[in-house]
Amino acid sequence: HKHTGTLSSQNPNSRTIQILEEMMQIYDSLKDQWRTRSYRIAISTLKSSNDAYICTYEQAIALPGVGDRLAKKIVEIVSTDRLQRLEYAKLDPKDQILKLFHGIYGVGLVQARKFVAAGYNTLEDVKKHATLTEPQRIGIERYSDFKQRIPREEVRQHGEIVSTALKSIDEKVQSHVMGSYRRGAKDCGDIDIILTKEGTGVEELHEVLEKLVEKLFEQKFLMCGLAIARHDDGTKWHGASRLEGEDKPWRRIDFLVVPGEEIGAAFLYFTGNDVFNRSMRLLASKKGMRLNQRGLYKDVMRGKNREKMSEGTLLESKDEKVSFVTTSLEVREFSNGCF
Ligand code: DCP
Ligand code: MG
Ligand code: MN
Repeated sequence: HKHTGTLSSQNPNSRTIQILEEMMQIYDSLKDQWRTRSYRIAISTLKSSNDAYICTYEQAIALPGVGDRLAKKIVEIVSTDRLQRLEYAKLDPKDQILKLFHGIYGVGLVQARKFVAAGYNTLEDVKKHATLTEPQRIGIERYSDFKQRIPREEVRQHGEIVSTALKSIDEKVQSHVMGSYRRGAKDCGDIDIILTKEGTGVEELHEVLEKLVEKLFEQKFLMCGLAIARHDDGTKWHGASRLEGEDKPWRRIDFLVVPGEEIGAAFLYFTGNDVFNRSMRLLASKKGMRLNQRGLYKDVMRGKNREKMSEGTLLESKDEKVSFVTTSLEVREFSNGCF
């Protein structure tokens, strides 16, 4: 194989440039002149910085013509090898209505595209004409409630109500508020709560969850259930909760039941965010390891496209910090705000 040595293959930022160029073409086709221009400037800056591999936020923001949003996108590309926004845009360039429909609880991208293709323009259209599941119907009914950000203090209050109810069921079961709340956000999209108990498996905890949900419905704190999924690594429950008062908005609340042995890996996963999790998983795979919701595994064999060929042996699942540090040993710029 002859090495052609083109400029782009020598530039350490060629992958970043390639993805940004695709994104720019989409903005250009949307006649978004302002974004097209700022992408063009950033790309040419990257093309001329031949010897510096730009991989941190600080390096990116220091480049002429690169602002906060673009710097974050560059870090996302470098750490996850993809750009979420681009993948979204590729599905449908005219994505305003698509976004609206994808924002309905329980509606995925495939179904949202079907609604667009059917000619629906508003939530009313979908409600009237589409065949919906019960959770999706609630998702439309409560669309604006669920879209509102939840102030941090209110998330804390929901967490308190859950924790108090839990104590009356089993003193030893613990609840922790996770997701954006644990990352310190001043407002959150939903309320994420882990339920766990030292030395206890999923079966027993599943019963606790059932009792908890029943009790919280009786208290008129839970307003509806939306989904439940049982796995051997834990059970997920989705629903909505509301503080006392008719006029209070419904909030999306997620419970994740986790066996005591896997609490560390579950904490890492449920703290997120999702982009951070993908970065950590990719990094683990590059080190011959594997990271998921249940643990960190070593000696994982992979094929040439990183597909997994053996499960590997469990390295850590109980201690969050150990999982984190082992994975990111050499990559100190990764931080989810907890370490
Ligand atoms: N998560 C993930 N991948 C997904 C969805 C979730 O890794 N596709 C993990 C990381 C998230 C956590 O679960 O941080 C909670 O998911 P949420 O969707 O509730 O996201 P956040 O709590 O991070 O943000 P928001 O404030 O929007 O709820
Ligand atoms: Mg959340
Ligand atoms: Mn959630």
